[in-house]
Amino acid sequence: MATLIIGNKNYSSWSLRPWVLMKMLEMPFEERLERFQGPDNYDRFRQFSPSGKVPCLIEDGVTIWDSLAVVERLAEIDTRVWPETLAARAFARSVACEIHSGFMALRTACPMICRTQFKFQSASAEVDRDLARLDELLQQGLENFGGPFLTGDRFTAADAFLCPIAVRVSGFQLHLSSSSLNYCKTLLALEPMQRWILEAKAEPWVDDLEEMAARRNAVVISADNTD
Ligand SMILES: N[C@@H](CCC(=O)N[C@@H](CS)C(=O)NCC(=O)O)C(=O)O
Repeated sequence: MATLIIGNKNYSSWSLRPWVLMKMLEMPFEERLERFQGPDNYDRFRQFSPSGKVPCLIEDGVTIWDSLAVVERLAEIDTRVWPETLAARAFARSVACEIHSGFMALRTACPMICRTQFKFQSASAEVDRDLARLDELLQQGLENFGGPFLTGDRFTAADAFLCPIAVRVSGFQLHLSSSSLNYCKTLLALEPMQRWILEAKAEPWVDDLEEMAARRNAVVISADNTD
């Protein structure tokens, strides 16, 4: 059986993508959590991941690293990873790639911290632009393909890439249109997402850099298992 190596559930947004996809598609895998220990985990993570980062998938002795590469491997195993129609598949792939390589301002200002509820206080032009673009692509998907997921009635890799963003939207009370906010709520209500968040809240580890980054632009409303 394949092993998916992930980081701390509270912080590891990249790990959440393949994890939630595999759970939603009920693909069998063993989960191995390698926790972050301080700001530099490179040498330790290099023992199992060539990039020194998580997630990575180990399958029959073959290692696949980087969340997008893992998802593409999953698509070779299960055709449900991407949507069925060409138009939906093109849109889903484009969205996944845009999220993979973009939204840097949003990512930096609002790190994924599952256990804490923040109120975002200051935005820059770059964060505003990322939020406007996010709203645009969510509305486009929901309108063109009819929801409740991004490209129609079933969860695909595009939704998996949006799950960590939904945690940020909710965790920082970010402003989006009501249809986009409803979509984020739909993702957060999925059973695997509820489980991930519950387990994230139970983790005792605190990553000071992520916590400091979040507090640069936001105040804490409530927190589970941290001060
Ligand atoms: N592009 C990579 C990025 C992976 C990444 O940055 N992972 C972070 C955790 S979410 C990591 O492993 N960081 C190493 C560290 O914090 O030492 C992917 O999609 O998998």
